[in-house]
Amino acid sequence: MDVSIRFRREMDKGLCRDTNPTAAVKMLPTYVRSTPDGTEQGEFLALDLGGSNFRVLLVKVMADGEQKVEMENQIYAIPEHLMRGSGSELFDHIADCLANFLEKLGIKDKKLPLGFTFSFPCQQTKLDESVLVSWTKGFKASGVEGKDVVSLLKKSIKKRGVRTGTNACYMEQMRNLEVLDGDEGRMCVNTEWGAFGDDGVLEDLRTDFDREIDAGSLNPGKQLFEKMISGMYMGELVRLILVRMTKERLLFQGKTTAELLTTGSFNTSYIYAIDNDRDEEGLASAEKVLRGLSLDPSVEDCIATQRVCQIVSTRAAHLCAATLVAVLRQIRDNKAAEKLRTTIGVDGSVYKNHQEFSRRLHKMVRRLVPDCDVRFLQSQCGSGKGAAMVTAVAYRLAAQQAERQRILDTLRLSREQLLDVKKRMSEEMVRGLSKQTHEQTSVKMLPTYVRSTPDGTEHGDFLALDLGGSSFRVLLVQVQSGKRHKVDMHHKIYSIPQEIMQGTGEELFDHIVYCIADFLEYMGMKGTSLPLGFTFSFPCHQSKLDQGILLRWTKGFKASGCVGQDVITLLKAAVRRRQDFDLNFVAVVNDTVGTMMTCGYEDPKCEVGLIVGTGTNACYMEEMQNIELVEGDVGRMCVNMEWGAFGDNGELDDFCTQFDHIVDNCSNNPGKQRYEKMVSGMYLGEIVRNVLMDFTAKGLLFRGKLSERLKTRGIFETKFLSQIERDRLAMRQVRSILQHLGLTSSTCDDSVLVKEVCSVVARRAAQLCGAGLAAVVDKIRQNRNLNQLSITVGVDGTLYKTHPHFSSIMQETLQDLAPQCRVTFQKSEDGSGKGAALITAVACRMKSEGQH
Ligand code: 0WK
Ligand code: BGC
Repeated sequence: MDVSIRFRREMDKGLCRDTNPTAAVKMLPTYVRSTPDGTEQGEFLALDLGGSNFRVLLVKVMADGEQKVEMENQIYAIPEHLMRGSGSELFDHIADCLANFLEKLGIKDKKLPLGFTFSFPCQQTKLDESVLVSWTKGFKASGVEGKDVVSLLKKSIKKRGVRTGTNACYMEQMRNLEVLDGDEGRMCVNTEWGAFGDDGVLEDLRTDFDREIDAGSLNPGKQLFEKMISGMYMGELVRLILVRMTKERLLFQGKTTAELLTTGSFNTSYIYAIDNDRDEEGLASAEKVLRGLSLDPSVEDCIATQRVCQIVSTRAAHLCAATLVAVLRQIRDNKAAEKLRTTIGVDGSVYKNHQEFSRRLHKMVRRLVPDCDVRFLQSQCGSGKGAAMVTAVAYRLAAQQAERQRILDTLRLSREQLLDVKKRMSEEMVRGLSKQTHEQTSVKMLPTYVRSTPDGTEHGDFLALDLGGSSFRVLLVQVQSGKRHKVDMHHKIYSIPQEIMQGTGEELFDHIVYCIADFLEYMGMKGTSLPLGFTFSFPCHQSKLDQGILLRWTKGFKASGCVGQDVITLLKAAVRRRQDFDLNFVAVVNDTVGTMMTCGYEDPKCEVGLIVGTGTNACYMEEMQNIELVEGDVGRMCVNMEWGAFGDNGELDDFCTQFDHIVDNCSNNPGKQRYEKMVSGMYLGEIVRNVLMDFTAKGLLFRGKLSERLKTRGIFETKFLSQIERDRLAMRQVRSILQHLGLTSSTCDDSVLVKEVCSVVARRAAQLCGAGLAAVVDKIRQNRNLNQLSITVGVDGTLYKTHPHFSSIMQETLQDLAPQCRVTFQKSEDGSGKGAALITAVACRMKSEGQH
């Protein structure tokens, strides 16, 4: 347990950017970001150098769902002189072996992708570039350390025309890999745990025998952990112990032999034979081995030798278990999982040929982490197949990434395209203001009859209704005049059930009046008749402040018998039907106008109102001379743009993607509100869901397995976009959202992709909104013949307020497309109900002053 904890500390040192350079356990990023998902296919060559054999392989991967892999391979020797000769000789030899293999298989002319298993510590900067840090395991070829082994191999292959250590790798969370940029997804980390202890953390456990082995090795002071547990050294450990015991007359009557005194004479494979669960057989092997060393062992000598083998092998297995457990704990903590269920792929001659070693390793791992369900899977085909699979995965990832980016690129807008959106919005604004083209235009530029802003003399109690956003509010707004004019508000939120939104107009307005009655009751104001301001957030044609003819429903509302009607009349009729109280209807305003007024009360420079919520829209103070639908040329009037309908005449068709068309066709107002359907909260989740479905159908996501829940319209709520992009822990957040959507077997890569889709969709929405706003503020600047305009925009809406990046991307786009306008954004904290009450207060003040 203590060794395991020490190793976990070393792992953290290796992962941490500051301590990595001095860490003994290097935790090397491998740029392997994914594991096979069964769709890989193709023929791959593989070289496997660094184990006890050098192998060249041809690996055929079939994507027939059975994950079948066919392999042909050839083992080649790496003579000692090449292991210790010059690097170019070594790589030339590897290239010769490869050529020989291709020759044998008659595939010399085929250009196949190659995966290279190079089992030495390497610093990687990308999947196909790997710089050798230091040789281990008896290799010491010159001119290779510090070089990229792939380039050396390429050079040799161009010119022309693969002993046993220990190590482990695992899939680490990118956010823990401080030496690399990027927080998302996972990457395989090559721990190079052979070097554990090189910084002295195992000194109290190392024995003189370990120190003797190290002193006699090719790389003293290096790979100290490897020298305590791996096959290259276990035999030598046993030999040194036998020599010491012999010299202390504990064995072989104190008589050593030249063979026994020869380094490397006690092969690690002897341990496999001596230390096995059939003691008799083991003792016989011990005798045979000792006689092989010209010793004349007694039975006791054989028993002692067997015991020494058991102890050396047990220590190796247990130390290996300790470090393995540290890795398992790291993975479990990364997953924040109670119980970790995982499989460990194992290879290497010690594990394969020494049953007692693997038995002891499994047993100790299960003792150290009883709460982990660990399966050991022995690799049958060597890591050459693994290298081929890594290559196959890299190819699959590259192909899939290309296809994903091709699709996502349709949702990415260039600066030129955004400038074009701004220009088209400006043209539609002018057409909307013009009597001639108003009827045809998509952006209706509706006069609101709000001409002045509060001057601080307003006072009194006002009732306000706020309908059209994600919630319906009834408010009592108390306005106090004078220097420190202030507004107190009480409000209650009510829901508008779907069946009321899509029922009859009578039901809807009766429900509104029911809520007003409940509010007056709640406020103890039953029977009070207060001036009322009605924020009605839908496109209305107004010819005066207290009249609003509904042009069409938006945002999921579809109550019958309302379109073409004056909503104030409909409300009055409902109040009459209830015969419970009376109201003094003074104003009906759009939520953008209410928001502008609410913010304008604090900041007189606020002359634009913006909503980015369930729907989207903007209003601003336009010059009367430009509003041809209203008499008069003096002063300004607030215009409700109803920009949500921008694009309804095809102005945005060349920016619309297949996903936008699907969302529009499935909406309850196809062909309408096209701009809104690319920008606002009611639709972004649906766009994302359709992209995810398309990716899944193409096998680019969720392994092509679509969940029933993901097929459900509206299931991917827009709030998920904000949550997913919110913070560093997004991956775990994404995971829980995907689980909620029935995608329980989604992978980390799936989470990364879902997050990317969310950010692309949200980014486009914010940019489109910024382009629209750039058209508005630049129009105001041109209206006033200003070179520089400084103005405030009052903004409200759940998407703008809750999405972590929407506002900043929108402001960046606005700044870029309207550089002569310095725009300040003021979030409306009190909603547009306050604004409606203020407009009512102004109207009442003007009426009392006899102004009309
Ligand atoms: C709060 C305003 C309301 C407006 C809403 C829009 O008081 O008038 O309709 O913001 O945001 P949503 O609720 O649609 O996200
Ligand atoms: C409506 C606008 C409203 C906007 C924001 C749009 O769907 O047409 O009137 O201002 O949503 O709520």
